[in-house]
Amino acid sequence: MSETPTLVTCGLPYTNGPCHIGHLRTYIPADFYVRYLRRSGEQVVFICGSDNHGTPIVISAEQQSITPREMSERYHHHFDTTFQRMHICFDHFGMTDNPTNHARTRSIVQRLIDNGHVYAKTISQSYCPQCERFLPDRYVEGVCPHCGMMARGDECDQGCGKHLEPGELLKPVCKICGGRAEFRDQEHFFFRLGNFSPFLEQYLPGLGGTSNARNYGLGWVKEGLHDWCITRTLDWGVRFPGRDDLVVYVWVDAPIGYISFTEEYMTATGGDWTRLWCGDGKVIHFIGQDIIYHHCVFWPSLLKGAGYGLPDAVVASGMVKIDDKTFSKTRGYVVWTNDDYLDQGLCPDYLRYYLLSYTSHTKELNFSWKVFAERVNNELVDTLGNFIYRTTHFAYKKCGGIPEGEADTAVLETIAAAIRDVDAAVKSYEFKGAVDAMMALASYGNTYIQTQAPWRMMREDPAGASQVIRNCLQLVKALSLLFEPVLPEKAQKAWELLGYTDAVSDHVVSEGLSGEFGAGLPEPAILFEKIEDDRVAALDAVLKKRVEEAKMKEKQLEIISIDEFARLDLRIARVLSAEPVPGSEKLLRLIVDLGDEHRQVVSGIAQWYAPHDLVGQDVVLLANLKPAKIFGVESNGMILAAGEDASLLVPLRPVKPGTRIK
Ligand code: B3M
Ligand code: ZN
Repeated sequence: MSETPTLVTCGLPYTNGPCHIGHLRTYIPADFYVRYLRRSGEQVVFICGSDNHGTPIVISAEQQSITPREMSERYHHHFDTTFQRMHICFDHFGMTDNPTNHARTRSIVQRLIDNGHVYAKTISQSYCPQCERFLPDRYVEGVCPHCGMMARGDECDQGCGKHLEPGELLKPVCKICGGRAEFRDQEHFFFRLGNFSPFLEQYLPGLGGTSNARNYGLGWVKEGLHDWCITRTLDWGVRFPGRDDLVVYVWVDAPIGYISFTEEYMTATGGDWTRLWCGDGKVIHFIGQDIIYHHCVFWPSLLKGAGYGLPDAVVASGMVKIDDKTFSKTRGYVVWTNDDYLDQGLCPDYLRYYLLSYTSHTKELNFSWKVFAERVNNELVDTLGNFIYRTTHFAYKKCGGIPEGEADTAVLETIAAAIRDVDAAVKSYEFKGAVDAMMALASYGNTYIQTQAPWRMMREDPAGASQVIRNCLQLVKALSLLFEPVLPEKAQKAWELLGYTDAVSDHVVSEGLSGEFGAGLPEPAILFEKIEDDRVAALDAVLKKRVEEAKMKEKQLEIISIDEFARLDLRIARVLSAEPVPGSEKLLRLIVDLGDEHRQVVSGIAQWYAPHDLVGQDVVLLANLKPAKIFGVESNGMILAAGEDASLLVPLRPVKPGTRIK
């Protein structure tokens, strides 16, 4: 490579769960963009990799009794193959836990220290006395100090979305044991992000990419920046230089992965990575809108502080909704790339088309199977597919191949205009606009062949009919080249229908104007297949079922009305007698006083209470529970207790037995 290539990167997926449609919303447009630049003759390096560090991965690995490394390798492989199946083709897909990234991260952090951008500070941090460990990031949950919503250690994920520094969370609770956490002092290291405000104010207005990235970035700088704690008390991660008990925060070594992966790729292919990161290279990051802060505030400051080059553009995609509901794995509003799509035999190009053309890149995308099918059927099948089929079929059957001569000027001008429209749209990151301009050209072709009706001209004006088909074949050629970034698989097939035997991706879009064709036409074939209604219903049913199952799981947490609560007859009951149930180690038979009646109740508390300790004790009884026989003994109610060791609920001040609880 002689000229310095453009570097395009994609946000790195965490290796703790499978690929879903939310991921694709960023990766497909990035892949489209890269393919488009290549179809325009530009040199591009396309880099991504998996993000292996951070607490979510450690927690998931612990839950599955595997090491974080094993967990990472598993999902790394998963993402790598899933992306390939979706025709998202990175030049290199690295891992942040690999040695190159450890080394690059330590070197960059050391430079930050040397350049005076890092300082040590003792902070009070969440600590779980039961588990005897500090609780970084997602190991702890509590109340957001800014908005009062439930939040996790590093981010208010359900409320205001703010980044939280260690120790900021209120009422912390340990995620591992559920116990109340406390605060303990510990020395940590901070990056002087606050000092970078003047730099960011000058850098961000000139940052390329989408305006949401630029504007959010600037907004945060105006609000005032806090220094960032860049160390964590964890075993898993990149060791902080000089401190074996600390690793760097995952958001330090994750973006540095962009550099390390470039380094790995360029070194392997005999290139020079420093031209991209420390020279005249152009770097473009594709990310989801939720990580703009990290890419437009933190990352450029880190690069600046360590003396590296700065990104030229940040392209941030809007979020995905499913059936008009906020995307949520726990609530079942998710579409899994493999299980729900590829493994159902659906064509990757269809989803690529839908995600790219549904809405503007920065807007929210509301996924629905119904609309997906409509777009595929009306646009890919009825417009593009129909035009290609009619053209190639007619040429093959009636013209015996590609008619001699050149396409008409008017047709060539229409193609040239479409190429310009597409180019302008892509350059301003309006991918929907670009795909719409391509489809408009297909539509033009369809109308053209329909109104010219070469099948009618054939008898009286065979030369005229041939010219119409020649024009249509030119359009098909241009469409194959233009659509390649959207539909790599189908565009290749269309290309082959024109008699070419090489890869369409070896050509540039401007060849859509040239009159050269392949040797002869092969037998025509149908490129796109309709998605039938029963198919849509089946796909929808999977989603509905998942949402229902998630609801069932959450059922006990559902909000209830005061009337529903009033259906529980809860009363204070005084224990009159207690004795073991013969044959059971866990059960006690209690007789309790309810004021105007005595009741027999069987309770599973024998492990924690001796019968004589209970006599005379006031407890809480659910009095209108359906009677049941337990170990052959009738039980008329249930004594309430809390927690693993069945701590009995008791009234704080004396009340008469039988008193209703409300
Ligand atoms: N691993 C995933 C996310 O927060 C995170 C991206 C890292 S990009 C350097 O979307
Ligand atoms: Zn704990």
